[in-house]
Amino acid sequence: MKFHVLTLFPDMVQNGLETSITGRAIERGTIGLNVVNIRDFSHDKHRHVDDYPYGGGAGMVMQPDPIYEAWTHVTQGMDQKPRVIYLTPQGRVFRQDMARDLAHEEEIIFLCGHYEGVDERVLDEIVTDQVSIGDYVLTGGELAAMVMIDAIARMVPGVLTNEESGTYESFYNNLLEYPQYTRPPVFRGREVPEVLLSGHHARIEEWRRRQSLERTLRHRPDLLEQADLSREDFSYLETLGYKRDSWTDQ
Ligand code: 6GU
Repeated sequence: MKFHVLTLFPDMVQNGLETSITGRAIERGTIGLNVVNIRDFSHDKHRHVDDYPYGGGAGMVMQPDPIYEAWTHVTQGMDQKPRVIYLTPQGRVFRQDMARDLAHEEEIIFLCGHYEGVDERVLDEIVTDQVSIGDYVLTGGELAAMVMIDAIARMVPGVLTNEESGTYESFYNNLLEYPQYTRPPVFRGREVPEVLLSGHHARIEEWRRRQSLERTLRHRPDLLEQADLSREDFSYLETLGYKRDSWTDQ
């Protein structure tokens, strides 16, 4: 999987993604990262890439030509044009299932906007997907692109080790993760739940499942609608006051 990022802040993206697990994957060549500075494609002697908005109003707008040329630089010679994801609060909200799907692409181009926005014509010309990472406003698309790349990269085979592998974790099957503990057995008077020290594997699994169900019910009840739940799961949730919908009746 190769990620291309078109941005005015290449160091931010490069430094962020070269850290930790994504950094290790880049080093090993499991994923590729190509960060392109849109400013390198300015025609202006002062390297400007933005101008005042037609029709007036506050702020500046990124001009179409430098972005188009940065995109051309990345895609020339490719026989299949990759998807181009524009990061914007107006896009479709990013979720785990999107990360899973995007991990199958061979290459993806991310376009990070800044200032008050990007000239609509270059978006119409090159962008295939508009994505938001949540209902809040960022100063630019860089952090959003980094969030997406991190979430996508960890779904690419070989990026996580077996130990790190994400089979049992939040959103696998739409349940939140159960709590984890390590040494010491007592921290500031708080003991590790006794069942985890018991060595009784089946009881531990049951305790963890119940913790996941309880957390999901308390913090993200919306996720339970999509979760794959057994008869035992429903029975336990009912003891916590959960009422299943009639269509999930089995
Ligand atoms: Cl994708 N971009 C920006 N600029 N702000 C955001 C966002 C994206 N998602 C949430 N807020």
